Amino acid sequence: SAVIEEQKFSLQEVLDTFKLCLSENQDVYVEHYVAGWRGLVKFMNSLGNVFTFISKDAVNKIQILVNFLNGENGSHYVTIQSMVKYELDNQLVDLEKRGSHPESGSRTLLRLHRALRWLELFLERLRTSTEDSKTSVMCADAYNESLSQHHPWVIRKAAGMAFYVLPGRPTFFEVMNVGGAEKVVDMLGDAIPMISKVYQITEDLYAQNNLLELP
Ligand code: 1Q0
Repeated sequence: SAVIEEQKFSLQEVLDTFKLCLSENQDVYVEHYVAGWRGLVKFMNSLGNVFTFISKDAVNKIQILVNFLNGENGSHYVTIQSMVKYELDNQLVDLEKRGSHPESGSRTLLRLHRALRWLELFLERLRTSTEDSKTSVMCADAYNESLSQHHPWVIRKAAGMAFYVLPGRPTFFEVMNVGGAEKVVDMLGDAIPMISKVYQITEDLYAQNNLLELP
């Protein structure tokens, strides 16, 4: 029925959201960026309760950005480019240490941006994996190569425990709801370059403005 159809979740749809992120002149729309993350969180929560501790922080950050987007200065938050410019021009970013703007859009998005790199690396491993590959290992390798460098010991430990209870590759593919393994590989081959592009554009923007280490 239609109701069951609606509840069905497909990772394809989520990853497609990232395609909508790029404007004609390569600006990144915050609305779609945030929507992409919402979908990922939903996917993650469907893997089990253990993962809600991880997604909680993402949910928090998504909400901060949505509040800016819906706030009175929302027109400045349409793209990541305009957000960064607006916040820098108006001294709305804590640049050296946390102070009067601990939850700026720029520092909040940077956290999701770093996590997007993990996702990119993880999905690429998943795409090239074989039947006996372990999701926990792929996930941990991707994490150690990226996001972990920004996390203190206690978070790294907790993340490690979450990876340990990650479902296996077959369950993963099933929850993704894309079809057989071949379809998953095709879908990922399609989606990963889009995610990489969004990542790279954001990375360049932050690097140019010296914002990669925002507290
Ligand atoms: C599926 C398994 C997911 C494993 C996710 C790896 C990330 C683990 C680490 C997460 C720890 C989060 C706890 C809080 C961290 C914050 O301290 C940190 C910094 O923020 P702040 O304000 O203290 O400076 N926050 C972050 O680094 C943001 C991290 C957000 C992580 C969100 C991960 C959610 C990802 C979901 C995607 C799941 C999609 C799975 C796979 C799809 C493909 C099949």
